[in-house]
Amino acid sequence: MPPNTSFSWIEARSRRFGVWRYIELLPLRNNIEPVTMCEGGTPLVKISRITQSQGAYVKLEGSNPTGSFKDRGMTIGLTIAKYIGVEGVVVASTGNTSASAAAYAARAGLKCVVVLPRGNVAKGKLAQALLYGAEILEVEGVFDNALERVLTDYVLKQKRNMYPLNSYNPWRLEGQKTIAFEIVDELGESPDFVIVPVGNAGNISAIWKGFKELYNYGLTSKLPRMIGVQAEKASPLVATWRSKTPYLIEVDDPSTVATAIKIGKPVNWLKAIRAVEESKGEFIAVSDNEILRAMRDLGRYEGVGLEPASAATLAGYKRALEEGIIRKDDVVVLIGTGNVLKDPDAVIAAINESKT
Ligand code: AN7
Repeated sequence: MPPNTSFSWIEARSRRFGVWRYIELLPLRNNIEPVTMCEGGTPLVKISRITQSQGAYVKLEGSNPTGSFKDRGMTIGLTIAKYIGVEGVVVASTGNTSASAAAYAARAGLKCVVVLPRGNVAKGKLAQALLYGAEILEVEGVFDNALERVLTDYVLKQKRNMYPLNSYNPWRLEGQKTIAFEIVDELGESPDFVIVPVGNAGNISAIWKGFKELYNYGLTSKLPRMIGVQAEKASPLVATWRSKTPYLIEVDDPSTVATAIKIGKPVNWLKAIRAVEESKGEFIAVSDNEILRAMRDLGRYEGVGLEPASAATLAGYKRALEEGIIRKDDVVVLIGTGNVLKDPDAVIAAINESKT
């Protein structure tokens, strides 16, 4: 028997779409004017051909308005930025955050400054930031250097009234936690495992927060185990997890074909470690070759196009099966964080490589 309450949860949600269907579970007033493009509400599709399992799914976050999960956080972030009346927003990014921030800022009528690591951003993402009219500042080095620049130039010195929207911003994480809500809505309960590609570690923390909230409110009866996947040569969290140090083991010169997660000093490292620890999960490192093979296989055998960072989840799934962490009949959701169209150069190189 369903609980007898005067509040209709279904009805409250049905008036909105995607992320905003869950406003009752977000720390926002009900009547705030959203800056939105109907983000969220992404497909959860089975990938049984490639996995030989009826329990394996991928959540197609590349179906969001700018092609990545970042839109879930940016709709909330830009709604708040507009509400408090700032001049604009500023982000450091490996690409997707900048594309998303630029689009939602354009929609909100706010300025957007993006700080990018020169030569380390996929072409599709750079094109988007340009299209949406962002002011682009390129710095030498990797994402970590770009973030440093945002903190010193814009946040600490307060040069302009620019609101920082990197993933230490709690509003973004609030938006991203709705990935967990949608998975539970779709499956009827939490899966056994959720596999997430980890860069700055905001998303894995946000998704875990979402599941815990549902559990605490009695809206799901169990919690999933969280698996974070990093690229071998950009895997500070795998190193920290394995060594059990009480501090982050930084990677000074991260390197991987998956530029989205080419990050050596993840800001949300402690939250991510806690998410994996609390959920009895695991951190897994995969090689660039495994990532590219997973990307090709998802395309070739499932018709699913994911950018390299996102395809890393399938590589992580395979490793977890081999190591006996996951069993074949477990219900597993891979978070397909970004669309394949983001990084055409990586795809063409990977396909050519496979023919030689
Ligand atoms: C496709 O855009 O950090 O662990 O600046 O674009 O929450 O950082 C992107 C990250 C996974 C990792 N998959 O998420 C940025 C940025 C894709 C991504 C991640 C990113 P976090």
